[in-house]
Amino acid sequence: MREVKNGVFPAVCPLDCPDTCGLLVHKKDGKIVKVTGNPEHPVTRGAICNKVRHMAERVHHPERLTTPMRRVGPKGEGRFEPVSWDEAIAEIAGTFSRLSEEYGPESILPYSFYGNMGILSVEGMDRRFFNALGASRLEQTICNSAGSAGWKYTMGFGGGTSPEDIVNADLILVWGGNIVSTNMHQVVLAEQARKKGAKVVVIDVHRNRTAQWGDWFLPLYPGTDAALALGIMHILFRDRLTDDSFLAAYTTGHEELREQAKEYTPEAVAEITGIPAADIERLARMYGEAAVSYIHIGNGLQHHDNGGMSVRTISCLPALTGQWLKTGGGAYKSNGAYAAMNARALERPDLRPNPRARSINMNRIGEALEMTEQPIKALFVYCSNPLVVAPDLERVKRGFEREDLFTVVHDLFLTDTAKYADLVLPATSTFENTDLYSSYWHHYVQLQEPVLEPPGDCKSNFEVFALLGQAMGFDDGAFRATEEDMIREALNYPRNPYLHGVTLERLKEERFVKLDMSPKANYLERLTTPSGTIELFSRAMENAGLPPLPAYSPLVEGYDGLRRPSSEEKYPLMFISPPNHNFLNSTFANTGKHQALEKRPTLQIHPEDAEARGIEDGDEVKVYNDRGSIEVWASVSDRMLPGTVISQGLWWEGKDRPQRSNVLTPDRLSDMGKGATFFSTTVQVRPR
Ligand SMILES: Nc1nc2c(c(=O)[nH]1)N[C@H]1C(S)=C(S)[C@@H](COP(=O)(O)OP(=O)(O)OC[C@H]3O[C@@H](n4cnc5c(=O)[nH]c(N)nc54)[C@H](O)[C@@H]3O)O[C@H]1N2
Ligand SMILES: Nc1nc2c(c(=O)[nH]1)N[C@H]1C(S)=C(S)[C@@H](COP(=O)(O)OP(=O)(O)OC[C@H]3O[C@@H](n4cnc5c(=O)[nH]c(N)nc54)[C@H](O)[C@@H]3O)O[C@H]1N2
Ligand code: SF4
Ligand SMILES: [Mo]
Repeated sequence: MREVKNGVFPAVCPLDCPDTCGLLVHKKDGKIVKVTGNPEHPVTRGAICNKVRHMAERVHHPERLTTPMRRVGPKGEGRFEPVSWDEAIAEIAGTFSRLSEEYGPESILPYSFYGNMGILSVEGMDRRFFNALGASRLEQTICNSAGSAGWKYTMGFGGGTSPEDIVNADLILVWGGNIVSTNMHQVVLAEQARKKGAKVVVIDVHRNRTAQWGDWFLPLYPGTDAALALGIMHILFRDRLTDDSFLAAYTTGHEELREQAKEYTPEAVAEITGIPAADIERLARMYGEAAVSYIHIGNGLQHHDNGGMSVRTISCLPALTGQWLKTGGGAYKSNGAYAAMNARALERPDLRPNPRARSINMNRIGEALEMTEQPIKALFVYCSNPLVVAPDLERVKRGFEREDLFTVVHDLFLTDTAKYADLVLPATSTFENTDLYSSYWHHYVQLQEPVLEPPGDCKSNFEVFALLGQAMGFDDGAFRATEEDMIREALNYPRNPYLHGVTLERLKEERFVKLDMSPKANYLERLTTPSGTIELFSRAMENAGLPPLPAYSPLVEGYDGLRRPSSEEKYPLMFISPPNHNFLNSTFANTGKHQALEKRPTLQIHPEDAEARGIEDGDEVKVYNDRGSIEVWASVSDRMLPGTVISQGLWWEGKDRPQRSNVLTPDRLSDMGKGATFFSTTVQVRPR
């Protein structure tokens, strides 16, 4: 890139956020002075969140890594000395070759997630490299895999209602999502619907920012959502509020579901969920009578033992009232599948010498690092910060402490994870790269072209893995492809009709290129279940050993559906640790402005629970269970039902105290999709 020092340049937000905003980067003397929204983006329209408005502080942060470094102190201490890229690449290639020979290439494990959503950064040259190497595969299950599985059993295709259509809705249910913080443009669109009279109902375990904005907040006990959805179905069937011609034409199993729902009387559901029976009646009536109803299914309810079934059950609801025939009606869980790109061309699985290589579930990374047979001997971490975000952190930490484990971390900062690395590599920021971005919510594809010189010796993921491929002697053109070559390959995917007509040329010219929604304009043509219908009864689930009909099952720890939290339990409080407003997962937790906005990590605790423990607002408290403990500040409030405590935000290890929520969370897997169960945790709390 020829450096242009001043001006305003288009960019794309790279963060793991559904909105994928169009940005404008304002530069003066070669530095970013301001990041604003690009008003020309058709959905995000120039509005961006506070997090990214302060992005300049992150990009130009004095602590940004600028050179490769080798560890000199003990793992975790964070002492490093600079080395050159040549040395770093040679050391990685040498170690990987030696380990491959001694233990087999599956002793090497990549660990990555979506710290940067760019397809070239996380599903491109990196995958080519690990495929050619024959490394173990990583099951990327930390975010949405439980709910995606539940949705797919029901609907087949991994896409739902188009966001721009929801302005037509007259009822919007936000179910287990904190969209004011996590999907702000959904709120903007919902506001447009609201101006025309739509009501917004929020179903959550605490009165989050979204509940404060909505019209009606229904607090419930964690992990009881499937029971609530079945209670709504019970009433819809009972009061003939269902669209029977739709059920007959487009679904499988509505008679079985009708029988199943009989059990879930309002009284039984009230007992399970903590929502009064009268409110369940009112909610079901609103849902049954709405002309166009839309459900936003958030991530919160699926981070539970029963998360797959919760999402599966809720995703049956729109079919009961025939919503899929209405513009703006239906539900959204993820719209990622509309923008599916040519993964085979990008990732080149054909380069793999061992097509049957094992897979390691990222939610069980702690356990995986304990294996003594076929041990993992090397980790390459990028675009993720497992020592903050992974469940059961003490166990994960023990794994990362292993002296015989060779760990490489590629990041922009010396994260909690990077401190355990043998080699740390400095990453570029998205504004220094070329990359391709689609959204898992709206339908626009965007191109990022470099608008900034990388500081020091930073390299992109693309460059690092191309260098490593060449250093390993992987003699294939795959490692000499340019970014533009790969973008063309990604977009050349005739099997995805929605991607038709999206080209690099158009992206350069038009910036925001909409997927082609015309071939399957009728949503019901998109269903790809075995029966081609919405499967209220699922044979595939039965074959997988799951209940074929929607059902409520209690969490492993905590509420069993009927047992109320009791002081006799060792760990009587459900501990929920969802994202906060000003960080993006653990990103921004190390920048001053974002920290100042969040002030400090807190524990929201109900006055009854606080009083029983002699805790007052602002007190320092210890939150603990058998896995570990954290120390945070109490915020006494009635935002949730008694028995639930909430600590928002994924903070880094504090200077003076441990405060990382995942010390407390379990590495059990969810009922479907091998997903994480962060929120199915119980704890005890006491004054510090
Ligand atoms: N500001 C900000 N935005 C983000 C992120 C961030 O960290 N910060 N992270 C991004 C990522 S990776 C993701 S996956 C999304 C996640 O964003 P969302 O889809 O909004 O999901 P969460 O914020 O995880 O959880 C949403 C809500 O679910 C609630 N919840 C927990 N358990 C239950 C339950 O059993 N039932 C119900 N009904 N509710 C429950 C939580 O209290 C929380 O208020 O946001 C993305 N956007
Ligand atoms: N308790 C609890 N735990 C959770 C959650 C929760 O709600 N509660 N949420 C879960 C969810 S939904 C998710 S998605 C995960 C998210 O977990 P992660 O994907 O690990 O997300 P981040 O913490 O944002 O870490 C991303 C890292 O990537 C780095 N990065 C950014 N861009 C680049 C790049 O171009 N190259 C390289 N090499 N690095 C880059 C960033 O600096 C950052 O350190 O956390 C999960 N963990
Ligand atoms: S984090 Fe989300 S809302 Fe904020 S700028 Fe990025 S895409 Fe937009
Ligand atoms: Mo996520």
